[in-house]
Amino acid sequence: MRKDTILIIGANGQLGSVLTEKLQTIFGYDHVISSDIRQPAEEKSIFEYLDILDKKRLEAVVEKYQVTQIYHLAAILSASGEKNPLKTWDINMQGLLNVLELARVKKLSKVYFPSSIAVFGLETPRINTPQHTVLAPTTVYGMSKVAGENWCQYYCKRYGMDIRSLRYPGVIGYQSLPGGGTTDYAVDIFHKAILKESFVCFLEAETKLPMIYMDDVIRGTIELMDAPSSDISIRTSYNLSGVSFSPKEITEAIQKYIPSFKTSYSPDFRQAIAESWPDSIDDSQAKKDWGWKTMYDLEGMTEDMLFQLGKKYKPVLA
Ligand code: AKB
Repeated sequence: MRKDTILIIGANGQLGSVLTEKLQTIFGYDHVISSDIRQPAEEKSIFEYLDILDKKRLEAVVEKYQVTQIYHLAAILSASGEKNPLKTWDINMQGLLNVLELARVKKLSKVYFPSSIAVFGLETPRINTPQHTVLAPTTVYGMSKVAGENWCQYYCKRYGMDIRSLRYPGVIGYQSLPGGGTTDYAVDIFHKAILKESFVCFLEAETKLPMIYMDDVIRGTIELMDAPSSDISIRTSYNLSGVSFSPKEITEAIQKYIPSFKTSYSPDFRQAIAESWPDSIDDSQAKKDWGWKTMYDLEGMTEDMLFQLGKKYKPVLA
């Protein structure tokens, strides 16, 4: 077990809950502190209530546990963010600045900040989107991630801090549910399929988006955080690629296992957000710098999702 103590902010979200368990296996139960504004469904880790806008409480939690690293996952995502743009900016930006400032003052050894494919926009090349390209997002969530990436780089350069970041595609996993994102449909569709229900998709059939399986994204995050600092050439945020597909393609992949499964389409405001994002991502810099490699393709991901959700819903389906 390692000596660091980790604080995860936003630990009860889709990624945070899975990352908490993974980090516990690396650092030990007592060295991973989860925090959120929502109480956990089950207490599987040491938990502290923490609103990221409350600087004093953040400092108190860091001091109480002698925290040495922060994973700052709390944010309002793309679709929810459009319903309340100013609140989203406040939470996403001020929250990050509170973390960066405290990390600077307390001389924390590392900070992790997730960025997103939402940093890209309509002027960005859609296919194999390069690492260095136009960042002109259409959503306030995307704007906050672009600004956040630049603040991270600024703190690294100006104060010599070690802050690392990945531009996450839509994350797909059986362990937890996403909330408020444009890519959320790609998790919901599996739950409907396993429950033998049909699915109404809020995106059009052919809208392709970059996605990634939970196992890959957790492994990628840990690998990035473990890499020697000298290998990290990108201090804004690394492009990360998993698997790209459209609602039609994922429906067909599910139908190989559940032939009767059907999707219908009823696009809403999230269609425009999806259309502003790339089809696929070039992550060659992550591969070169710290050896990133995707393991799950559409088929592997679909098989595992259906298998795992089948186990989870067994009592309901029996
Ligand atoms: C969203 O859809 O907003 C997120 C993301 C791609 O960052 N899942």
